[in-house]
This record gives sequence, C-alpha cells and structure tokens, in this order.
Amino acid sequence: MNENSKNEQLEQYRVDDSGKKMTTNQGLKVSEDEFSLKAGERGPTLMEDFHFREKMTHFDHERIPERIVHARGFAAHGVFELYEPMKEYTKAGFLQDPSKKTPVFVRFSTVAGSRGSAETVRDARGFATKFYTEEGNYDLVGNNIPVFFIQDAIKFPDLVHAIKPEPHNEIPQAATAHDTFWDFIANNQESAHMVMWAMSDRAIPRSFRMMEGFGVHTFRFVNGEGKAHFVKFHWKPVLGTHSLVWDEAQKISGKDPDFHRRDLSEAIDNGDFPEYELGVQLIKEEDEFSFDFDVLDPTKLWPEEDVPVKIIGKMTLNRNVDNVFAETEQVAFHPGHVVPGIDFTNDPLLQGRLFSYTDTQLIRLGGPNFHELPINRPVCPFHNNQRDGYGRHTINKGQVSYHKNSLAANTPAPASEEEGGYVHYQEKVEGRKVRTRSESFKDHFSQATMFWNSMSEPEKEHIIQAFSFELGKVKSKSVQQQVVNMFANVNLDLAKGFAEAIGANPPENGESDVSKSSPALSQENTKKKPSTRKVGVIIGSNFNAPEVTSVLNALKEEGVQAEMISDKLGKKKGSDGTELEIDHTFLTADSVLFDAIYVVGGSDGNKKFIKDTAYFINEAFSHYKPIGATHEGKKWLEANEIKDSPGVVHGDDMNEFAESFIAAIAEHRYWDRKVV
Ligand code: HDE
Repeated sequence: MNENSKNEQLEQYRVDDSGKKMTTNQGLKVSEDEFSLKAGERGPTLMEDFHFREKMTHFDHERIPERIVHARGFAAHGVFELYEPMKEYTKAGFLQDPSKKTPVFVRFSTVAGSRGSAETVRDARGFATKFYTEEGNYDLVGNNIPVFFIQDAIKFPDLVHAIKPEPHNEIPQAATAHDTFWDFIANNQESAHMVMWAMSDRAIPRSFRMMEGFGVHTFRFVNGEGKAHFVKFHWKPVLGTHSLVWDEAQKISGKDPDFHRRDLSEAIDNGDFPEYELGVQLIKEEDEFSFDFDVLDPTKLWPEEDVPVKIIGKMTLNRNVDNVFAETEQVAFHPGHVVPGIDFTNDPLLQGRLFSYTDTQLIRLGGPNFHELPINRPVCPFHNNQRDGYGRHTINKGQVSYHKNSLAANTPAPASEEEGGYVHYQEKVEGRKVRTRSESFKDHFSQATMFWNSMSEPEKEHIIQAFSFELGKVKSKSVQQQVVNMFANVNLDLAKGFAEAIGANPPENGESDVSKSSPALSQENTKKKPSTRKVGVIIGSNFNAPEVTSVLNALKEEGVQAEMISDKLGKKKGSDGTELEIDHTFLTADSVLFDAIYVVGGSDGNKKFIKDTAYFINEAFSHYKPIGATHEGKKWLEANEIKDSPGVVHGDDMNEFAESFIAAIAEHRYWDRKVV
C-alpha cells in the first residue's frame, strides 16, 4: 500500500465516455437519441421504446436525499505524511512510520444550508477527513470550530430544527439570523461558547484553505502497552487562518455562490496544494480531573497555552475529484470509523454521533452496501459474513456465510489483538441509569468569556456587529431581550453593545469575573503569507508596460495570482505595444472576489471606466483590503481620497512598490483604516 493506493483503486471504476459509441446500460448500441419511437411521425410514443424508458427512468431517479446537515460541501483527494513516530501514545498503524504516506479524502461543508446554498454564509464549516489506512478507514469528522452548541446528542434534532429554515415558510436559507435559532440559544445556554465562535470572524472563512479544523470531542489514543491518553485533534492551515468581512461575505453570496469550491479547486489546478498540519493535544488519563472544565464536555476547548498542540504530520490536498456526485456526494463519513490505537470517550455528544452517521447513510445512500461505493471502499481487503441488500457488488463465493462454522474452517475468523484485531479500551464504568447532566458540565460561560477576552479590538467589534445583525433580524422582542440577558453573563460590553443596536434594554445583571485569555484564539496572531492570494489588476489601454510587467513578475514570484480587469474582454495594448489578455470585465468581476486591488490605469478615461474603477477601489477600501497604485493609478487614489490610508500602497520605484504591496497583501486586512 502507498499514497497512490486509493487513486489506483478508483481507476478501476473511472470511465471516459468521450469518443465512444452510445449504448444502453445493457451495452446495446443506440441508433438515435433525439426522437422517441412513435406510431407514425405525428403519432403517440410506443411503450416498447426501451431506450426512452431506460433514459427517462434513470433521470427520474438521479437525486438522492441531501445530508440533513452539511448538505453543501466540496471535496478533494490528498495525502497525509507523519513527522515523527507516535508509538509512545498510539499504536495506530498510520501514525508509526514517517516514511509512509496515507491517501486521504477531505470534504469541507457548511452546516445549515441546502445543497445549492451559497458558500460564504455565517456558519460553522465541516472539515471531514477519511484516511485510507492499511488497517481500515479512519474518519476524523470535525468542524472549523473546536466546541459545539450542545452537550448531549439527544438535543441535536432540536438544535437542527431551530437552525434550519422555519417550517411554516422555509425562510431563511442557510442563516441563523431568525427567531427559532435565537430562541433555541436563549433557552439552551450551554450553547454560549459556540455562539461566540459563530458570531466571530471564524464563521466567515476567506477560504477552506485558510481555516483550522478540530475533532471537537476528546478521543483516546491507546499505545501498544494498552496505556491511554486523552487526545484532541487539530488541523492547522499552513497559510494561516483568515476571514472575510460580513458585508463582503454577503455580497459574495450573490456574486459567486460557489466562491469556496472555486477557490479550492482552482488552487489545486494551479498546483498551489492546500496544506494543513495535524496537531494533537494530549492529557494523561491520571490528569482527567486536573482542569477547571470536564474533558468530556464538548462545549469546552483545552487552551493551547495550557495543553500545547504537538504537530505530528501534514496533509496535502493535491487532486480534484473527477465526479462530484460519485465522490463528494456519496462519501460516507462516520466518527465511529476508527483503527486500533484510536478509541472513544464518554463524551455524550460523541456517543450519540456513533449511532447517527450509519443511520443517516442508510437513508441517504439507499441501503447497507454503501461501503462498497468506490469512494468509501477501504484500500485494505475486507471480509465478513454480511450478505445481500440493495446494490450489492461483491460476489462472495462459497457455501458459508456464518460464524462459527466448520465447513470453511471457521473463517473468516476474528483476529487477535496481536494480529490487528480492534479491542476496545477497557475503561471501567459503573453508575446508575440516569437522565441527567453531570455537575461538571454546568459552567456555560467561563470559556465564552475567555474567548471574548482573547479577541483583538477589531475582532470584538465584529462580534458585536454580528450579534447586532443576527438579532436585528429577529422579530420577537422577548427573544431579543433573552439573548441580551444571556450574553451579559459573557461580557457586559458585548451585551450592551448589541442591546443598543437592536433597541433592547441594556442588561441589568451579569458580568463575568473570568480574566483568562488564550492568545491562540485570536486570528490576529495567525500566520501571514502573500502566496495564493488573488489580486485584481485594473488596467486600460496604453498602460505603462515596463512598470506593469515588473510588478506582475514580482507578484508571480511570491505566488500571488494576478487577474486583469477592464471594460472589455480581449487584449489591451500597453505604451510599448505589449499586449495583455483581459480576464474579467467590470461586469463579470467584482472587488469582493479579490484579496487586493492594483490600479494601473491607462488612457481609457471615459466616464464609465472612471466610475467602475472608483467602485472597485472604494469597495476594496471599505473591506479593509490592500490597494496598490503606480504612476497614473495614483490619480485614482487621490480622486477617491484614500491615498494616505493604511494599506494603500503607491510609488514610482517599481521594486520598492512591489515589495511593499506584497507585504500589504500578506497582511490581509487593515483594520486601523477609517471606513465611514
Ligand atoms: Fe455531524 N452529522 N452530528 N457533527 N457532521 C452529519 O452525517 C450528528 C457534529 C459533521 O462531509 C450527518 O453523513 C449528530 C459535531 C461533519 O459528509 C449526521 C451530532 C461535529 C459532517 C450527523 C452531530 C460534526 C456531519 C449528516 C450531535 C464536529 C459532514 C450527513 C451528536 C465534530 C460530513 C451525514 C460530510 C454530518 C449527525 C454533531 C461534524 C446526521 C447526531 C460535534 C463535518 O449523521
């Protein structure tokens, strides 16, 4: 087995129809595909037209139920490489040998929206990884937020009913800004911590390539000696964690509802393979009760400053899917797909998930044989006595399909632990059967306050704005007030800030005495790089060619993607006759689709050109984006009165300009800019 094992397995199922003769599904060549078989040229269609019937029947059955949550998703193939053997902590085969590469398939998703919904909505993002290991598939089914809304799986249907469009009018799509969601929050206060994340910039990522992933639950690593550690999983994007601004995110939803999938698939096509490092936080079993939170509580994170994240490997996404339905839509993840050395804990949210995922695949993929679909097949062999069911592919030979038997020498036989058989961690459990919440799960606000304390001033401002937007869309005055009162327990400035914006009464009680903060939670402290960022270059005829060429070359060297925008498609001629191909017009592009704008200008000085350029500049400016201008371009900055603002770069020395502009692009946004 090697990093190509999955690709080689999928190859057996790939079909290229181009250049071939058309047949029915039975292999019969078809002579005509435009006209159904009729009794006479103007007569009725005949029942015996098997080609028509087969084609139409297949079409009628093309859709399957979308996922109840995470319906909108996009995926890619890749590879996982380990940095150092993890033998001390786990016996998982794929975490032993740094020279071994494991194929992976990753699906990113939004949670609330339907399959056709926009991608830049405010929401958590799913981050689900299937490792095709030699010991079977291991699925790490996480999110880009490290905590969850609820503590017990039995509340999940309620949470999802409250988030989804309201049942009487199916409004709003892919949004939490409505009464039922906030009514649920105010009446289920364990959600406070996750709501803080959902109202923060984390919920509007710039790219799937620029967000963290978290396993959320506490799992167990078990080593060869049977010793266990509690473990939390992290994915850290090599490009850093970056977000959009809310106004921009909403506009992108209209201008390009496919923004995130386009970004991911284009990056892979360009060879800019997205990379994420895998990190683990480890707590010894004997330290289970050494923290001021319960390690089993999924509404709590382990502050990285207290429990460091050990980086153990890297995942690179390097191949787009061939067919979205066959791969992305039919992939079936399950947190219960584990390998020896990785085990569960009693987190009541995780325990419930272990039931739900197979159950949902049975309805979604139509029966118990979904593991045989090419994308879901393990790359190692699998044998058992399960038989039959809808869509069975495997042809199991022989007489015997039961255990124990003598006719097949009692095979397939269970494997001992030494032979790789999965043996559950022998945790001692005892207790009464109760329906209750542990006392240790009852602090709902301390970590929500820690999250708030950890934010930079602009991040805090964004959170207040997000609450103001969301609750501004809520109609019930009572729900609005309940939410204000609830978040007063997190922080009074926060609650007062949005209470004022929505015309609610300021909270009278509340205020937290938690002063702890965790710098790792602020995106201000993330990595900053210019590579793979997209710059829109506004260019007209007679542009200064030597200057533009040198800046474009400098951008390219740093991996920045420059795309030309002008009034028309075709070519624009520069001052010395150099021609540049235009990628977008003012009509087909928009400032919100770029990380930065570079204004070159030219002699297309008509009114419309000036107005369109001003729109791009002002829009980028109000979204705090870097703007660059050289020579003639500087006139535009002056005309729009932004020349001396932070993140606005201009100059006539091309080397200096390129260097400062690239540094500005890496900076991502300039929050200290005055935007009115
Ligand atoms: Fe899921 N979740 N979930 N979830 N979840 C599903 O499974 C569920 C939870 C997550 O790209 C469903 O195949 C319950 C937490 C991702 O295909 C379903 C509970 C986390 C994906 C389901 C949770 C997740 C799903 C719907 C509460 C982060 C998309 C379709 C106990 C750790 C995977 C499907 C993909 C999908 C149930 C909570 C992540 C219904 C009952 C917490 C990334 O089975």
